[in-house]
Amino acid sequence: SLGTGAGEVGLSKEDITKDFLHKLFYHLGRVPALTTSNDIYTAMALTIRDRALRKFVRSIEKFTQQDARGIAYFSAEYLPGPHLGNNLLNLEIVDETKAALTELGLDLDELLDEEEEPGLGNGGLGRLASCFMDSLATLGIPSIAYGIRYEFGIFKQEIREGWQMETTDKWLHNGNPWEVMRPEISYVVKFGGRTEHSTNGQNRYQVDWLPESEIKGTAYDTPILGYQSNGIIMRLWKAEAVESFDFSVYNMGDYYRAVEKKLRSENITKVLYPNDENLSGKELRLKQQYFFVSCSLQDMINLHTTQGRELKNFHEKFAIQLNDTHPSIAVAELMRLFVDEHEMEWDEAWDITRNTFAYTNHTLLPEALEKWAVSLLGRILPRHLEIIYEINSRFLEELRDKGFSGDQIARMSLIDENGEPSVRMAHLATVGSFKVNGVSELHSRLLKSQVLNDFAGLWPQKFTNVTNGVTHRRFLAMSNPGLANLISEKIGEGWLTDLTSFKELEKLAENEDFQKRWREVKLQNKQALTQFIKEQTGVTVDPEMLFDVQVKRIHEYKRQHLMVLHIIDLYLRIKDGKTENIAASTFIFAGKAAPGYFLAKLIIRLITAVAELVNEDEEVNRFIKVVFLPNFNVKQAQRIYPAADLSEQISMAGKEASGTGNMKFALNGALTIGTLDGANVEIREEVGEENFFLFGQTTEEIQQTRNEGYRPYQYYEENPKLKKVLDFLSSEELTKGDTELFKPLYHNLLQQDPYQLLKDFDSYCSKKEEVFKLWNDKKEWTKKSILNVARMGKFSSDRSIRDYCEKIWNVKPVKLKE
Ligand code: 26Y
Repeated sequence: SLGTGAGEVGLSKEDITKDFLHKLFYHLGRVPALTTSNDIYTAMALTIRDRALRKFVRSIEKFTQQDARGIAYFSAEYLPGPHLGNNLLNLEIVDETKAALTELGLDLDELLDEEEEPGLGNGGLGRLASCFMDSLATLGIPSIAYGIRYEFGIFKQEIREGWQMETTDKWLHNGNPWEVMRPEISYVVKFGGRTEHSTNGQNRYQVDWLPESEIKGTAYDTPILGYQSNGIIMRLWKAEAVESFDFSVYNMGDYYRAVEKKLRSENITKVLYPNDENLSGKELRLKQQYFFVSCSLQDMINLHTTQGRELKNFHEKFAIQLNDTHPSIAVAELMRLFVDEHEMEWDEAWDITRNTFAYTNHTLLPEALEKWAVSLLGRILPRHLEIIYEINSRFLEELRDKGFSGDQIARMSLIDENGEPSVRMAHLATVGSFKVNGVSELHSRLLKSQVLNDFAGLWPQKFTNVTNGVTHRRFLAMSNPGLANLISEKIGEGWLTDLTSFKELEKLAENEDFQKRWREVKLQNKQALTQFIKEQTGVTVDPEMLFDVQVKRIHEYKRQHLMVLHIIDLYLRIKDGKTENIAASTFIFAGKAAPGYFLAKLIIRLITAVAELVNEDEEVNRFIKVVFLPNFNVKQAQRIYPAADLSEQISMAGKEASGTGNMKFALNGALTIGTLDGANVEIREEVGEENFFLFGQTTEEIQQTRNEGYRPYQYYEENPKLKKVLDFLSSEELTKGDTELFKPLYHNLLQQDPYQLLKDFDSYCSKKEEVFKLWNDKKEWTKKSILNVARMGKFSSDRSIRDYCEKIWNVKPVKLKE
């Protein structure tokens, strides 16, 4: 049991039962006979949170007291997923908790179902941050995850008449048992106003920022446990009004104005922007970014100096990892804190700053590269604009000294002078960091040859790669217990902390008994998903069919519509009676579209239209079914990956920086059909090309096609099958008479086809034929499935974090056991 000095929080079944009843009665004021399912969930969550707190309560102290460098992860997004199940796994008390509940006549699975997850992110980038927290905690690396406590997370998606509808995500409506509010940990953040330059008494050049408004940020801490290890803290900031004179008794007459001001302040952390890969340049978003970055840096300086340390050692005690450019205003803010507030000389401050930050790039898409209009930035953060100009003028001077051309200098400048002048945040992050990394081998290579090409020439040593990974504890051990147990039975449990030990499964790949049990587990998982699909959509599917799945944000570059074109082709073939080479398949889609992204929403509408047509046609639905599962999130993802046979990773080569769903599917035994994009390349390398369905052009071929003057219309004209499929988009049959419905997609594909679907269509379809053929050979399929899992060792986020430690942070993982 874990002694606390404040009473015991034991891990036995009896301890859990006792505490659970205690929470129910004293915390919630309920007796067991009169409870809602949410009461029961909350009481258990509080019981487990106490045990989690026990593990992490000293980690902040340890963080600052230890001599090694600590890591601060700065991310505007996190997607932790449900906490309860994961914490039970990490505390190794799943069985005890289940038994405690059973004795009380309660069911653990029902409780797990009750939890509403914090949707504090859009997709891959936010989920990656949370996988990294899991691995940092498990590896025992002193670290803090800083971010924003959005009151409303990513919207909830409903499907009405086939269209996506968004509703607000009130994830806090039942309270949040996992967090601890820290009213004593709060900082003031300034906005707007002007600066005043002067020379002070000691003849020091001094800049004062006279803001227009001030807002207070308060810390909310959530323990993130590691497996068999202590935890780390996710510290999220909530915005509140400062207790200024507005609220004093002297100003009673203006009470309403003061309250209004308070409400306006709290706006800053109200809602997550639901756009990914497409910036909107919204003022509030800039405020969010600056707000959380300023609170976090002030907190770190406070932690550092209250330990009696000097700021000149800041970079030795901390590395800050910037999760994309969203927190990159931190470079200017740390300079401001050092120079203006702590009276450090510019050169020294710059030296420390550049040795503190490291920057991870997650995208090459031009529309996702953050830029802030100089006019906006100067209005909200006048001092930061001055600092950015100063950094830039020194940087450009350096380039001139080194003989860079005028063109190059204009390209590299932190300020983009084409059109409305704006600050290029990727350049600020690159100049202000000691390392810059991409998220897969291919992406890191393209980063150096495209977006940051000039910088890679200037500082080759600064650039590196860390291929993404996923936590196999959440995405296999927790969400696929059937497969996890089968594997543990054969190779023991060492894999929980060392995924490379899966290699030992290779020798079982052709073992018929093992194969049989492997298939049984998959079938059970598919049965569970079948039931979920029925509940969520009303559609009945057959778990014996091939489950062919694409789940991720809806984007043209990810090419969900390429999969749809193939489904339409199958439909037309079946209607033609040509069913011989088709393996009975259920096509499953899920994912959210940004609310303002018209074509993405139309792709969803297309999927639901095809689903309706196919599922209701008796002639067709014996061969294929189509499902769109609404409201994809971490919790739903955990049900889907274990049940997938085929994983669709079909983005246009060069566009998907890494992908992480690709890893989660393969880890759960799905085979992949995919392009040579992102981490697919490395997955294929690891699992073996014979165990991966590759199709489509390479990045270089895509480039070449474009250079040669790609004319999608030509493919339409020359390929009768493709023509039939595309024309079907405006058929009465599909559109129920509204033949204009999909015209925007149709025209987009025929006129521009920016992601070259038509060019890759044939290659994709013929690969599908191979998939169908292999599906009929159960043994071969199962063998490949086992080999995929056996060779996933590289894609644990534990490996990613070890890479960050070695290649970037220069720290050694040391697991501190209690
Ligand atoms: C600027 C703003 C609109 C914005 C907000 C969110 C831009 C981008 C994003 C999110 C990007 C994202 O999720 N990127 C994904 O990161 C994953 C983790 O590295 C990659 O696996 C994936 O390929 C990439 O699309």
